[in-house]
Amino acid sequence: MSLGNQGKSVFVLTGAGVSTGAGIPDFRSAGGLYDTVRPDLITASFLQRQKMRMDPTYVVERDMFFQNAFPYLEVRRPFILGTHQQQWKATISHWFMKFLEEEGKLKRLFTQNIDGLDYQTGISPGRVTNVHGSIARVSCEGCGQEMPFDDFCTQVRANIKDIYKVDPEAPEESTNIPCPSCKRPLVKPNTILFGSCLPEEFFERTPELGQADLLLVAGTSLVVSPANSVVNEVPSSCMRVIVNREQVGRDLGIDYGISAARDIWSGERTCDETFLELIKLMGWQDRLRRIRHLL
Ligand code: CNA
Ligand code: ZN
Repeated sequence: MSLGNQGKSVFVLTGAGVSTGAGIPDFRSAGGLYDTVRPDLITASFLQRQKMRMDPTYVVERDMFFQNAFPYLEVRRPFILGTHQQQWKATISHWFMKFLEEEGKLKRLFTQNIDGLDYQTGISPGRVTNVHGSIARVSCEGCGQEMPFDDFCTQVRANIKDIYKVDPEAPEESTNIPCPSCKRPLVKPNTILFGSCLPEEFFERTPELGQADLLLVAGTSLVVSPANSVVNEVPSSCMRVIVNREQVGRDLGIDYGISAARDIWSGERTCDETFLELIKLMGWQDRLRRIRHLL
């Protein structure tokens, strides 16, 4: 696989699979949210526990959050505090995007991730669209009042026995953080809840996809809409390279057939393995040597 002549105008859509190599679980793989969420340990109401059993993503639903912020904050706590402690480091996949930018090829990175690892590489923030928001910025879901991430994390840590474990004895209101402005317990990281609108920027930026000659789709199951619509916003002449250990997006028209003209799949490899190979093919190995934690 080489970027060849195509790749003068590269757009990228990433998902949780580019960060699993850094140690952050995705949603749908083994060990991810679907596997690990324990409704019985989250002391929310009976009805909420039942709904979460049927669909673990209920913890990141807007309706649930407005009824009771506890399950969201309880499940998200390790992610919030891990981000605060900069526990995770950008992977080869994140660095590949930075190298593309250095080459003047990257037009835009749409990331569904909320972990902020993209920015650790020094990529220009203006090239990145955070489709689902960011965990490191905090505001009130009700009135929009912002709160510094440091202050928020101090409160998230308070009154918690073990910050990395769900406490079955914890009273439901124990993690609630009241808004300094409207006083409602709706303060949370600026991540987009299921049922909420995406940031305006996503809709403002999608028309740019009309200039794409190459779309890299990496580490996403392509099941969350409208983020997944990116694959159909590019021109029909645009190559689409799916870097994922499983074949995704068939229902969106990604073609994995032998005669596929514009779609290429990386095969059952990790994102980092594929991007390392691409780095070698592009002759960019020297750039990796400056990144200490990857050596
Ligand atoms: P997902 O639905 O969990 O899909 C991840 C995809 O990546 C799956 O197809 C996996 O097979 C694949 N995958 C996982 N690890 C690797 C790997 N190392 N190499 C190759 N493929 C791999 O996640 P999506 O991003 O598609 O779903 C969108 C949600 C998940 C967004 O709203 C995110 O905010 C949310 N999320 C984000 C993070 C994060 O920011 N790191 C973590 C967990 C969930
Ligand atoms: Zn408020």
